[in-house]
Amino acid sequence: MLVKRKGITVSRQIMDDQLLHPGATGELTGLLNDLVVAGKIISAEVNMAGLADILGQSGRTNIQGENVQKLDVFANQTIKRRMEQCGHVCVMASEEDDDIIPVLEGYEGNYTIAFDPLDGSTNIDVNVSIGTIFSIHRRLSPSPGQGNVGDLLQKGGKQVAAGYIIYGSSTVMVYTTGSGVHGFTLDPSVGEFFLSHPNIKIPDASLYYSVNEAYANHWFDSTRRFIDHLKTTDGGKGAYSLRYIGSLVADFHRNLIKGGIFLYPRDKKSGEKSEGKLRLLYEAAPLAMIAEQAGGRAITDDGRRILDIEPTKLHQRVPLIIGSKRDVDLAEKFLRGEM
Ligand code: AFP
Repeated sequence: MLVKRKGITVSRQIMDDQLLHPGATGELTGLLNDLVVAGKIISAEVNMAGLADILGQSGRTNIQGENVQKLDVFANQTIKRRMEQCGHVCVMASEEDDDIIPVLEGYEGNYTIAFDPLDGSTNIDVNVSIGTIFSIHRRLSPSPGQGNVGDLLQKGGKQVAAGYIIYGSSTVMVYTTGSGVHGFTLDPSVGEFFLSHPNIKIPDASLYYSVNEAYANHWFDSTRRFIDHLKTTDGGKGAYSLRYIGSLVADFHRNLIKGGIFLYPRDKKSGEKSEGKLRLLYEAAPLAMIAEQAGGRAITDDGRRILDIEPTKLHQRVPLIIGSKRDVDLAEKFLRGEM
């Protein structure tokens, strides 16, 4: 295992990951490098977001020579354009599109990508962190040629890579190819991501919980008792604090670095038979792979491991409990009625 030094570039790290797999063809490396480019383009646009109204639609064109458009639409198009002609993807799915997205003819590769182009989009106008989440699988259908929906409907445990790019006080890319989790910070002055968080391990337990407490009246009893417990641990002295941003990627990133637990459970309003709000393919599965690679856990509110769930449709939702291992273990006990 190579010793990781802060400051190496993300491209170098991606190459090092490839070296861990002697039979690798370089396709995944090429795909990830193109994703990095998409992240840089979106990051530049996010940084200009506040100026769009000042400069006006006609005052500014983007890198593709088009007028400024809504950021989530821009992010979606940017990723699709990079991926459809990178030569390593056979089919895509985006949280923003109803159906599968084909790649350009002649450019079909051996991987699939599912992505949420701009998670937390309701936070765009108020300078709160937002992010791109991605999930990559190896195709199942025979190569060459276009992939199909079956290539995308694979469980999270089969992901070959997953990650996110968070556009916050700085732009940070966090990803895993199954050999640990690394974080890279974009230096905008040179346009390069440098290793800033080598081999991330999520603290085992924490003092933070993240849940939309406005839904407390609708929570099932088990959720309410768990959150009450966190608030009163040690008679209130060691009690947890609430941190909820409303961008999953930002809440997850904070918990990954500082420790914490994030919950988006089913509730009485959505119903026991519902599946919560968050999407399995674009949000829960990729973040679950990162959480587990960093030593954490990700389960549903009835104790199923997120990475074991076989998707049946592209936009499938799933209740999500994710974060520090001891916190998720504890939540599981409450949800199973053992506490
Ligand atoms: P948007 O992309 O529509 O802002 O949704 C973001 C999100 O899917 C996820 O990032 C948040 O954790 C979650 O929704 C917040 O949902 P609530 O507003 O119901 O708490």
